[in-house]
Amino acid sequence: MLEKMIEERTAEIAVIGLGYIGLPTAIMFANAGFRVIGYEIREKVVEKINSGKAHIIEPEIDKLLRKAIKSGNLRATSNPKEIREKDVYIICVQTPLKEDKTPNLSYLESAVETVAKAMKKGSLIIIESTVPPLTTVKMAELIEAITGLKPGEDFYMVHAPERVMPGRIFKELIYNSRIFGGITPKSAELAEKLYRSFVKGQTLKTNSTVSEVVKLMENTFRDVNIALANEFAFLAHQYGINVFEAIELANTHPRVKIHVPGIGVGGHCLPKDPHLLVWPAKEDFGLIKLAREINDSMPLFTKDLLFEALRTINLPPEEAVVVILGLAYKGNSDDPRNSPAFAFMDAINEKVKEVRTYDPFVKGTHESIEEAVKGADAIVIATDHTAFKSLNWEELGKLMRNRILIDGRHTVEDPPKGFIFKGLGRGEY
Ligand code: SAJ
Repeated sequence: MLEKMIEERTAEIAVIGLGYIGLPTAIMFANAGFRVIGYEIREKVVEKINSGKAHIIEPEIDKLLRKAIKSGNLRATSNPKEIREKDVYIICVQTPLKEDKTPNLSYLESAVETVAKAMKKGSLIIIESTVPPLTTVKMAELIEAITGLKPGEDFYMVHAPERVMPGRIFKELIYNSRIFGGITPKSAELAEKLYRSFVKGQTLKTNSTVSEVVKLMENTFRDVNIALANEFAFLAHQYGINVFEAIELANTHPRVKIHVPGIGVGGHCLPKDPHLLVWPAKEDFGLIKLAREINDSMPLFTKDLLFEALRTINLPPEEAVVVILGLAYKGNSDDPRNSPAFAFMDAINEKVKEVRTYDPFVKGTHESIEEAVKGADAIVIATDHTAFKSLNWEELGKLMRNRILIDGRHTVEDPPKGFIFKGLGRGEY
């Protein structure tokens, strides 16, 4: 029954949460021919989407959204009545951490409750959110408790982790391989068939706990490798060498792929997922924990570079005006979540005279870079936006009181003339 409706693309889909993952996913299914209703509690976001405009910055999204809306296959709503009795529910809500670094699953639980009250017998429930191991099974039990429907018999459930990189979401939604972790093999088969409506990458099936762990392993692998690269940066300062030159040379080795050191690891995933991975586990996992600590220490290391530079011009920090270039967690993104720029700002806030910010993608910063650096003493690059790679330092320098440049994102290859330059990982300066 559901299998046939998926083949004929007549299955009706509800996507719960229209953020960086939910909206692109809803668009893909709508443009693949399915009727999709996007459920989002933020009414302003719903209005904007139904007018054919996305509330997030992502290449191609506005064009593909307009196509989906125009086709009549996609509509957004905040009214839970409009998602009743759908064949498929895809949950794409955030799973942040609490202050104590334990998972906050309240968004997920309320999404699952909303689905349980709306679903029908035979529905397929797919969780795309990144969750601690064993969560999907627990959510199936929650649905059974609310509906009395038996998991795997009366409804299907799958964990299908999103794996896309902001900035190339639509390409990766099509060409990345996808993993479908079912609470039953049948559940995984149905989800695989559904996503093959637009996924051209490999599709792989397993059980829900394996797919939960796989997702967390992927981001933990990256976080640990970034921590190693950051430790190499510390060493480079001790040996007076350029770590980026050394990494480039080391990466010519067939089995070496060193990541990029920098001011820190931000975003909604890497700073959080290692904690989700080890949370249900009984004992401590030293390497994973240490890597988090090293990456969380990078904004402080960058502060030390700044204070070192201020000392060279005998300017007490409390008299210094500092400009942070970039608040987004990574280049050409508008997403400031867990950005290391904020940890850096917290580290200097009480210690310097004034902190100013400029980011062409993030609202609430100075209108222009010229306005931000006027009369300032130091500039700290915190985000590798492409726009920061071709700045006219000579002109900017003329506006400043002192000319200190701290590069926390290896954005400036050759230090600009007349500036005191310190680059994270650039031990030769
Ligand atoms: N970063 C470094 N050095 C590096 C790579 C990244 O300092 O070598 C920093 C970035 O500047 C940023 C943070 O790490 O602050 C995370 O950026 P990212 O580009 O590594 O990752 P995200 O968060 O944009 O996307 C990751 C991806 N995971 C992997 O590549 C394993 C993406 O595929 C996931 O789908 C995404 O997390 C997610 O949503 O889980």
